[in-house]
Amino acid sequence: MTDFPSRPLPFSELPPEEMRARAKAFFEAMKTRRTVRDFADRDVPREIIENAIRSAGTAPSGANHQPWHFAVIGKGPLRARLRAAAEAEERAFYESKASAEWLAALAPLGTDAVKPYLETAPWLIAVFAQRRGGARAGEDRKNYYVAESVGIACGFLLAALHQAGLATLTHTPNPMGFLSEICERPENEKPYMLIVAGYPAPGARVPEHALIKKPLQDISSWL
Ligand code: IYR
Repeated sequence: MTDFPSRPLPFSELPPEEMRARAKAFFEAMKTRRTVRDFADRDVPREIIENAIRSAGTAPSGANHQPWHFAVIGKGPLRARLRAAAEAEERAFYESKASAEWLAALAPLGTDAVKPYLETAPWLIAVFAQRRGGARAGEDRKNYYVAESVGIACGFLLAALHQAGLATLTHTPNPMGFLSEICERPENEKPYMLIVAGYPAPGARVPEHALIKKPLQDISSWL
């Protein structure tokens, strides 16, 4: 290895029983996460979102360049514009762009082009992937494994929001160019995903289809 600055890893080993308990407890917590499409018009303190984004920012990334930007859109005048733009893309999707096969796959979720939560939910987080950047703000180097890095960060973000007691939704209208415009993000950044966070509306329901989770034996092989 070439010479590079390093320091001892802070690591406190847990007793095996505690490891087992924590792994189980995390699974028990995560399996209660549901994608929600019906949000209450209730405030959520900004600090909760800030800390969830801090958690997302700890994700591993190519060359530790952290190629992500989280544009947080609270309640305000941008919402009506954003909803109108997203619904226009969704109408094009549902009315003509989507194949019959795709629409059939979506049918058990009951989704359509109408997205009221884009106005009612207290927080929208538009996630952008940066083609160039660096480990420190202001750097302009090539980024690596951008989609993988941003995907992991979104996973951390969803887990953190769930852990904080919030309902979430991943929304990916296609194309998402309107997000760059509305959030005034530079050319270098590609809109990646819109994450909706808040309380579920009273009486919110989830599709039975979403409750199907493949068991361990169907998602793993042990060699
Ligand atoms: N973006 C659309 C369609 C949609 C596509 C998939 I794949 C989903 O898992 C859910 C929705 C929408 O948000 O309605």
